[in-house]
Amino acid sequence: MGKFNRYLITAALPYANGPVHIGHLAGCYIPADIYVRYLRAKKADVKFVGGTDEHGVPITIKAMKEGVTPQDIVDKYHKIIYDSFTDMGISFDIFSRTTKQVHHETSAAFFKTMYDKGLFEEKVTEQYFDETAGVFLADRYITGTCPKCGNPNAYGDQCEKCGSSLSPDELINPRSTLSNAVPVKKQTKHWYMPLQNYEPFLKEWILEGHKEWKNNVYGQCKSWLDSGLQSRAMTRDSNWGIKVPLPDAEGKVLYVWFDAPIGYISATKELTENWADYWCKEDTKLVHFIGKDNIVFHCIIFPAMLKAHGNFILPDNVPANEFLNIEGDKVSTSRNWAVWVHDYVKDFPDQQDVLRYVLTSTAPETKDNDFTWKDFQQRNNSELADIFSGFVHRTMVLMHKLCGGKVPPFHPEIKDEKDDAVLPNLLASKQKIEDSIENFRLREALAEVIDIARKGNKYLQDKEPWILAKEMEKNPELAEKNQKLIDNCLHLCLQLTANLAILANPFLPFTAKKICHMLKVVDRMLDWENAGSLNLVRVGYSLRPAEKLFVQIEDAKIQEQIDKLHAGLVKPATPAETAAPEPKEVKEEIQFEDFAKLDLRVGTILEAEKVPKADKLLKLLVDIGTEKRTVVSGIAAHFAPEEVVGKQVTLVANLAPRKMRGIESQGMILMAENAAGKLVFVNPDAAVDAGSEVR
Ligand code: B3M
Ligand code: ZN
Repeated sequence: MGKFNRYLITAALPYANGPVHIGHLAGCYIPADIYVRYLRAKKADVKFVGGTDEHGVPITIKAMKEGVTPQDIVDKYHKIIYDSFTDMGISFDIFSRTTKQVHHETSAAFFKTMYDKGLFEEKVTEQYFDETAGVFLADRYITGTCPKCGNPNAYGDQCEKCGSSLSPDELINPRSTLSNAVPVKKQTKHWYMPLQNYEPFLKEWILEGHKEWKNNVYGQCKSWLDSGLQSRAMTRDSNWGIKVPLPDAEGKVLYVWFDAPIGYISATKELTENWADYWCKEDTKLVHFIGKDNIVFHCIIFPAMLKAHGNFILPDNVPANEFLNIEGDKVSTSRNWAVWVHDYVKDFPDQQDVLRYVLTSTAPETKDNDFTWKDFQQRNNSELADIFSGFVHRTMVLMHKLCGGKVPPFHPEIKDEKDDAVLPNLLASKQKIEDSIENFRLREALAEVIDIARKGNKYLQDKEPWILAKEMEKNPELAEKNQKLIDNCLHLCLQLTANLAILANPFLPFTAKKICHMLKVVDRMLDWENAGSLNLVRVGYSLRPAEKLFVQIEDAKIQEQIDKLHAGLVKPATPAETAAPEPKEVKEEIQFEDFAKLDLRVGTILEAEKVPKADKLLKLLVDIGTEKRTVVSGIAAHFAPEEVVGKQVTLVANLAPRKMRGIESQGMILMAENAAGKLVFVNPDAAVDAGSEVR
């Protein structure tokens, strides 16, 4: 612990746009909680802060999809997320929200301090604008084809297929996420942070100063720094977020990744009057637990902000985990390929520690890892039920049976080398667990805890107190000696049980409590300093009945979960829906003059409505530059009216007008059809002015 007198531990603020799944837990919340519980047990001065990230595009898009306000969305999911964490024993000292007043004030003041120091560049640039929705399109508001891998659904900030970080300008065939319209370029002013100015500081601080960071974290930082940093906009055009605190900034808010990490500061402020001790004093150890997709923000951008601001300490470590896959496949919230925490808690009541155990022992600490229900079952049944719970249960049962339900005395005069080995083994394990936790190797630490129980079982097996008891029954002369041997064995096993509670407590807090209850000791026994003592339960003390800490999980229960996962899967389009249509024979040859008779124009759909009593028809108003045309189109089975508003289309502009359902249709829109009969618009691959000729 050395040079630090207090700890501030943060766990990433999940977006309040959906519930949390077990990948979230494994990635950062369980590791953070283990670390914090360990520090608390060591009586360190520690604060654990978290909360929900309630600004940014993910929230506004979700709100739009559900037809409610962003506030409705964040209120709903804040509660669901908070309950999931609480149920799983994630012991935040505060779980706040970035929509709170204190956070708005803290973030705005942070921005203002940087602004007053002249640390922003003000730039007017051309950015994509959705004319139908009337908004600028940044980040996830804009999608298109990834220039690196060809994924047609890349976002304006990132391609989720190949992981490249992108800017909207790089997207091929950009589209608005809001209206699917082809966006146009429009001028807008923003405040940029010239990250390149912080490069020397970041290189020195991370590459020289933090070689101890995990390889995956250090490596990502190094590659960002090696490829050179650029100015990055710290503001956005939006009305959901923290208003830019400047006079000429109507409609501008702070970039969500500017305000979100400041959320750690605001939450600490909300938690304690002494917040500045945790944020401004060099003897505080600040540790950010995050998932790997957040590394650049926590290791590069936020530290640069902290440095720029000037009043705050920097993180001492950022132990990011990689991703946890589910049954061999990437977690996908859109496909619903995930194990949701609120579902787990419902389906496995009172078995939080099983999930905590499995997610810790398979944690993606150094590389992506896989969660499978079979592995979950197997680890529970063998490691938790057989080994861990087995040891404690046998100890308690035997103590009731052979020692009258009381802690037996220890008789040093007849101890042997096996008894002697118990303490040094325990002390060595304690040391290993400490080293591992302090270096964020939690899998290793937890394996060592299980190993103590494994050794306990071996010791019991070697001593065979049940055989000693049988012998006494047959031969009363052995009674005194054998009872003493039994006493020694169970005395040590009970002390080991108490030690297991302490050492397992950071990982399996619910179980540690149950052991305390059985042993009739107060929770204070769980203080870390008590581990390594063989005087934790008092001789002669009568204990509660044996209870099973973990039980076998049956195949049927596991199959249910596997079925549920597959049943919930939202299937991607079937091959038939995406396959190319059967090629049709090419029609009879025509001359150029025939073609030249056609007047094809690009138009933009301005309005769309259903034609009453005609299932297939939409009545459209199409802007073709020189005029607006009413067009009746047979696409109602394929598109809702609101979906097509804003779309650019190709119109046959000189087709003789035709009456349909009493409406004169002044042109025809070109469509292509796939094998499944789904229609799509034929339109230019970049925005052009309405009325442009197609030749
Ligand atoms: N909300 C991204 C995420 O949930 C973001 C983290 C903020 S931490 C300050 O992965
Ligand atoms: Zn890509």
